[in-house]
Amino acid sequence: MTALVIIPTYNERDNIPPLVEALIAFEGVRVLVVDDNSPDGTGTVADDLAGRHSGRVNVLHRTSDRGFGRSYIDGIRWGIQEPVDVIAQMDADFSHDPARLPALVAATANGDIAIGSRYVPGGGIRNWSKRRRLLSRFANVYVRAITGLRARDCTSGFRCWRREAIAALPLEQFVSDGYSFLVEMLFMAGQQRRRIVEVPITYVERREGESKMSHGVILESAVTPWRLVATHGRVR
Ligand SMILES: Nc1nc2c(ncn2[C@@H]2O[C@H](COP(=O)(O)OP(=O)(O)OP(=O)(O)O)[C@@H](O)[C@H]2O)c(=O)[nH]1
Ligand SMILES: [Mg+2]
Repeated sequence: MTALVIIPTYNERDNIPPLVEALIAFEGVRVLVVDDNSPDGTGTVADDLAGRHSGRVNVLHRTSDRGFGRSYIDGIRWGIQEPVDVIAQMDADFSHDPARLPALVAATANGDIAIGSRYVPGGGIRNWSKRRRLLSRFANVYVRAITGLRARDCTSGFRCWRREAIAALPLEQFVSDGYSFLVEMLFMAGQQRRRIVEVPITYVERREGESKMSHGVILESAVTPWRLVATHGRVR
């Protein structure tokens, strides 16, 4: 099996070298860093990794319209041109343990999408505040109730897709850009009747750098499920 891991970055210069090294230590794993012209120089750090690990590490440098979802769209368009079996997505900040990647890749034998899930037996969250835990729990109940999606962790950003499943997403129709981009991806896959499986992960609060959670992001997350259902109907 060959896998491409897409990692969007914004100010992750201290995280990206150890993360990329941990990922490419697995056979058949390649990495695409999608950097949004990070002021801290993450792009240059990533270029250096790409130079040292030619063929295993690539970098996309974005210069306009910074955004999490936009970065994934560019990364996915790049990735589906590559000869890999599966495409994974994860955060750069070690909240997603690279050691769980093989389990996610392996789980695509049983589904089109494997979600690294905090809310299945064996999964969990380490060192999050009570408030943040409640927000995440509520977000999942909310998304499931409105959209009809059945996955326990619809907002997880650690996932692995069979290439044909991610390639079939209508990315040109996507609207959201914050974390609800992740919900939009899963929702469209659900509409396309993709099989979704979940693999337990322990989510860990970021090691280095700063959070980018904002009120705008939370508002978008509240509106997105309603917008998706109004446009496409519930997932059945
Ligand atoms: N390319 C790109 N990457 C982004 C952008 N915003 C966030 N990211 C990356 O997306 C991933 C998730 O973002 P985080 O800031 O960790 O979001 P979070 O986990 O909800 O918040 P934290 O509490 O800070 O960890 C990380 O790898 C970020 O570097 C952006 O505008 N562009
Ligand atoms: Mg994070």
